[in-house]
Amino acid sequence: MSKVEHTPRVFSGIKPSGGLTLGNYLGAIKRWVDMQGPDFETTYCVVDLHAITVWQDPADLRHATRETAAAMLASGINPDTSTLFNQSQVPAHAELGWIFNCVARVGWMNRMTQFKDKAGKNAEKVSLGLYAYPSLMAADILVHHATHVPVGEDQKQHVELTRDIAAKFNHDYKVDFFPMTEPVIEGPATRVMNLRDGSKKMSKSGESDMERINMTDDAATIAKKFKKARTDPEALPDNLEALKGRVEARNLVDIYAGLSDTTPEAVITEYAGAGWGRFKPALADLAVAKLAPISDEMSRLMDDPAEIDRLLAKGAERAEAVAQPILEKTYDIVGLVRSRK
Ligand code: AQP
Repeated sequence: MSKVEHTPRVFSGIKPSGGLTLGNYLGAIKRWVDMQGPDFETTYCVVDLHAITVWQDPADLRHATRETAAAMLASGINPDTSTLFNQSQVPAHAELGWIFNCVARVGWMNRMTQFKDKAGKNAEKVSLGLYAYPSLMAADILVHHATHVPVGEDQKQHVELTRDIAAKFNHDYKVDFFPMTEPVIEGPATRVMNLRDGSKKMSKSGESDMERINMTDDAATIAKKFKKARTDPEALPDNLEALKGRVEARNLVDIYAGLSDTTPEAVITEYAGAGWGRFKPALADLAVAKLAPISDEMSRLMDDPAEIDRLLAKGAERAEAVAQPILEKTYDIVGLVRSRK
């Protein structure tokens, strides 16, 4: 088997399952913006088919799909140089997803911690789609032959499963066709935690709005949420080691570092000895300075949904031009007769 060289290509996606959070911004979108440039082809997707693995009101889903695209554009995803589209408009994703359902093993799916977290005690009642979600995610990545996937820490296991699926497919069919995708989990804020409970990650669908910063929150709301964020009575120490076990404090330091493009070490040096009465307002001011221009631009874009749809359609055509030939080659490898080719 000869080794195939794959074009360096980044793929990542975000579910339009509600308003985006600071976790989505720092763990994903901000880093997607940074990866644009000469080193990679970049493809970013609003993964609407993943959103419907849990119930979505149709009108809310339409709104969230356009708003998620608007958030990416407003944050600096350039639709001329990056391919930006919504997943359902490129059917090759779902089609390869089915083939991967036949490659992935039930035992692998049973080990997915995100499914266990999301299904909770209700595993019998959740959708089959929620269970199969990682196999569709593998298809999203591999139908573009993506080599690099920038994600937050919570998605690491799913990218590892993508590698397992690619390896099993290549092995079973004796080909070197799908690349071994690398997860790219970098930066100070790869796992932004819930503001009210530092043991849980910040999520769009978390129960209380006070536990997350939404990308569209106004200045007063951001200040209030950070002010009420759970912490401990201690002041900030002068080194990171001393933050061990203080998960809420560490989370706020990491958020500050992520927003200011610096390291947690630099933040702790700057704020050594500071109490929360000083640190929290500084963090709120920083978050407002970074998020307000983005949310202003999002609302400008949302005033013209037809223009967002036009950009998504253009992106879908570009995505299809990459994905369709890869799907067709997969069909040939598997032995599906393409009688209509
Ligand atoms: N708290 C987080 N910290 C860092 N990164 C995060 N991401 C999500 N939450 C955090 C990253 O954002 C990208 C898109 O995630 P997603 O929307 O597709 O799915 P998710 O990880 O399930 O996000 P949510 O916010 O928790 O959504 P819900 O509540 O609807 O399930 C991914 O790269 C993810 O790592």
